[in-house]
Amino acid sequence: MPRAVVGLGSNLGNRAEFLARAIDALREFYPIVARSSVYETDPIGPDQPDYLNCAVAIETSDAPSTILEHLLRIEQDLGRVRNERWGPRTIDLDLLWIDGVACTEPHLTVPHPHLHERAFALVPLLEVAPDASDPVTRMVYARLDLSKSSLRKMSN
Ligand code: A4P
Ligand code: MG
Repeated sequence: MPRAVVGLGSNLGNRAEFLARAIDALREFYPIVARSSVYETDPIGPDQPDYLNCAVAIETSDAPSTILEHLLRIEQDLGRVRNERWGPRTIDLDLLWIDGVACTEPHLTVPHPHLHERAFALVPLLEVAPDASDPVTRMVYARLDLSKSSLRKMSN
């Protein structure tokens, strides 16, 4: 069964609880085969509170757009309100990567367009999918050497 990795982020309210509730909700749709550590991370974007970030690997042969629909639904159910781009949020679910799949649709780009430049996404991804590579270039993400100074490990 193909593997996919979902990145989770929260920087409002009880952040750890939002991550836990989102993972529980995701489990209703897909088997979760690996779960990363939780990291506290410096915010990228406008001035806002620090994030908690983590990632989970799921197994699915669903179309990327179907996976995204489930993620958006879970965000809604957890009460996310969208306002400014890159602004603070109770829960953000990003479809970071799907094994062997490249997707550029108007509302969905996989791998996530910022994956290779964001330690808060890449470090958790590599914990749950150490051999992950770019579907087009086959470049192994573990070779990217991003600074991890903006990440503080909170729990395993
Ligand atoms: N979309 C396209 N591709 C994807 C994908 N691979 N996964 C579309 C998920 N969504 C994807 O997202 C807007 C739309 O992006 C979705 O409806 C979907 O159709 P959004 O979550 O409403 O908007 P956003 O998150 O504000 O914008 P964007 O550009 O997606 O931001 P990111 O990349 O999600 O970044 N700093 C730290 N430390 N940790 C964080 O987690 N997150 C963000 C948001 C900013 N700074 C952060 C963090
Ligand atoms: Mg997002």
